[in-house]
Amino acid sequence: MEVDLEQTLVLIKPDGVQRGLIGEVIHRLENRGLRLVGANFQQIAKDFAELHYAVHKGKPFYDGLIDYITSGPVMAMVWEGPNAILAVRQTMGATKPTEAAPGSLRHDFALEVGRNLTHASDSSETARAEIDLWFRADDLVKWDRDIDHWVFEA
Ligand code: D4T
Repeated sequence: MEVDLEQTLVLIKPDGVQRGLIGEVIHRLENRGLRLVGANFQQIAKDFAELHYAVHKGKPFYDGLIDYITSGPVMAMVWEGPNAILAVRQTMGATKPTEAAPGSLRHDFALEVGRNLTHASDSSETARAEIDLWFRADDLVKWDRDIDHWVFEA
């Protein structure tokens, strides 16, 4: 039977890359049962960052946010699974690390909102738009994982 799967964009931001946390983030998402379908390691230019963060333009933290996301390489990924958007945001924890649930990545590894390690899409509309911004459709891999029926119910 076809399972209704969501896709979501995950970024490991420059602090996560510099601190050697790429493996930790991927490990947590794999442990959760999510399936990786795309990955791209790159350092983005300012104009691309402005497209990604267009919704925050004009906010007091906007300039710092653009400097931060362009300050070093980022690991961009697409993860897939039932309720993937919510599941990934739970695994990351609240945007402000001091409000993140114990056990979440931001709780366990971060202190400040301006160094909160990761980005994850927050709705199906933004997930679609963000995946389309960061990836070409044919860079996403459609595959069946052998353990899928032990993780996905239907
Ligand atoms: P990202 O986009 O990084 O996953 O964060 P969230 O989706 O969890 O949160 P957001 O869109 O509200 O914020 C985007 C980005 O801006 C930074 N930020 C946010 C900041 O530096 N100061 C702030 O006061 C806020 C609200 C952190 C994440």
